[in-house]
Amino acid sequence: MPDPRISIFEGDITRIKVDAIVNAANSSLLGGGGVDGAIHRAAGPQLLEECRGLGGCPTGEARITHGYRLPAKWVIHAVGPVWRGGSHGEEALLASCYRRSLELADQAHAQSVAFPSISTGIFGFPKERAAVIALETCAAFLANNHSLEKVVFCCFDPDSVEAHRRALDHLGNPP
Ligand code: AR6
Repeated sequence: MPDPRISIFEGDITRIKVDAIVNAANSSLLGGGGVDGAIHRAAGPQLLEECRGLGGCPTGEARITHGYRLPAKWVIHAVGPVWRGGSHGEEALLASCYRRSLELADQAHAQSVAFPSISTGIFGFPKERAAVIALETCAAFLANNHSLEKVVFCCFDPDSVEAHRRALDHLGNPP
């Protein structure tokens, strides 16, 4: 039985009313394209100002800021790995992004969190594999956490929705 706190949503993460949204950032934390660009546009210039003060973030790690004009109170900026064929620790780094983001959300007393599909756009991580890592890492975290009430996987395209649905259905079962 999948954790009932986990759900999948298709749409724009900047519109979701949760306590914290996760950004798929790069290590400069100074904005970019994809979901990062959309989040900065929706949050307004104060977000970039706060990010400038953070001094960047290593791959596999995350940093938290305010959400400014977003419906979300917090933005958690996670730096996913660039896909380089899979033998450069990409899977462990992606899992670490999800785990660190959830830890920061929990420390901020956020009760609801939404994730985009980190690294699967410009950074080129294969969508199916990324969805399995995302779901497994979050389910393992939630098994030991009773403060977070809701984790939403916000998918931007139908392929991503399907990949997350399959991964959710297979949680805990070998392929
Ligand atoms: N809401 C939800 N998901 C979205 C949205 C949105 N508004 N827009 C795009 N996605 P990407 P990455 C999906 O490329 O691969 C930036 O330049 C998108 O379809 O945003 O981690 C950063 O600054 C894909 O499934 O992030 C970094 O330099 C997923 O979000 C670099 O891109 C992630 O795609 C990070 O690359």
